[in-house]
Amino acid sequence: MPASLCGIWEIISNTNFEGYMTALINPYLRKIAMNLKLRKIIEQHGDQFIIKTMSTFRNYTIAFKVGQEFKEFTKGLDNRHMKSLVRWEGNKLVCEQIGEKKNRRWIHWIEDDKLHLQELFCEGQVCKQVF
Ligand code: ECB
Repeated sequence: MPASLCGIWEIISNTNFEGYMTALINPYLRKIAMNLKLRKIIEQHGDQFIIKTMSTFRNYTIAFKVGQEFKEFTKGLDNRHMKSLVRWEGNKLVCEQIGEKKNRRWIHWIEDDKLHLQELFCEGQVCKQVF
């Protein structure tokens, strides 16, 4: 277990969230999502993770084991089905999301006591969130 991401994390910056969402959802939903203050709640026991993304509008939870592929359905977000796999790359937790959207992934890491999240997307869109 290279790093602990455990905790309750409040968002402090959100760069190009709109661009990321443009690749995924319609303008109406984007407008709502843009105004949300996101909170991450991460529980980690060895290789087992639960990551909750919380907001006043919707919540989204995933549970997985590092190194074990799982089926992901982004219910209430862009409602797509993927096969996801999370691995440690050094101190970074990297999730590849194989599905309709190419090169979809997210990366979490801790830096200066903050939780970083970089969500990448193939159409040149990179969203960076700090909690
Ligand atoms: C769950 C709170 C956001 C609700 C916004 C509602 C609709 C927007 C639909 C799609 C926009 C795409 C992403 C929303 C942003 C964050 C949600 C989860 C991001 C993510 O991949 O988190 C990972 C890594 O922490 C764990 O699921």
